Amino acid sequence: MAVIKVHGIPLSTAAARVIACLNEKGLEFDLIPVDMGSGEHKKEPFLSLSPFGQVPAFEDGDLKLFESRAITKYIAQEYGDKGTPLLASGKEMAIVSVWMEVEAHQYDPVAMKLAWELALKPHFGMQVDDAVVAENEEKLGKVLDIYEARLSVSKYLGGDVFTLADLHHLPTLSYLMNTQAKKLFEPRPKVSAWVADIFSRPAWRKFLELREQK
Ligand SMILES: N[C@@H](CCC(=O)N[C@@H](CS)C(=O)NCC(=O)O)C(=O)O
Repeated sequence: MAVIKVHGIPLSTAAARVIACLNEKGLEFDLIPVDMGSGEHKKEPFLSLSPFGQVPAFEDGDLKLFESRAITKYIAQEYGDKGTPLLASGKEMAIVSVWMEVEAHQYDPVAMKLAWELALKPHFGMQVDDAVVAENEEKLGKVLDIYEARLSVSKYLGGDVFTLADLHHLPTLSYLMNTQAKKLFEPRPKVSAWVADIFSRPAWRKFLELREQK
């Protein structure tokens, strides 16, 4: 049994973020499924690990965490000497932090609404809300204009190398690129090249294999 435990399901973008990070670090972990269909995440003992009743929850020995981005930061810092660095230092880290905040506060709220409407609702046989799609496609286009400008001067969002600022986008991107929202990425060449680059990372491909098996 591995020391690191991730409680969640690969379908969850937040759990996927943590698993992608563990894969970049080459760390072994146990994925402990949470039966969200029956509401297991809203009951004890899961609530003791994640009090808002959301996946993922994370354990590394006696350390228990929730919030996927806090978990990836912990993994990147604690296992700094393993695998891909994922963080920087000094002023370079300040820039990485800016783009981690951009992902969490500008990109993700819009991308998650679109992923829910266009990928997950159809998966669960639910009716898509076209008004929500239209509103959020417009918003995402504006966010991607800023990304296009950033990626015209920098190979990755945080700088010259792949960091958590890029990694945090992978789960939502992977849903969106299989939907009509792909049309928002295609006319933006720098964004498209960045997406293709980060999708090709072995750690992400390893995660996709896991998601396909489950
Ligand atoms: N900010 C949290 C969000 C976690 C989250 O929204 N998880 C979703 C699955 S991707 C969930 O558990 N949804 C069930 C619910 O909110 O009741 C994180 O990044 O970990």
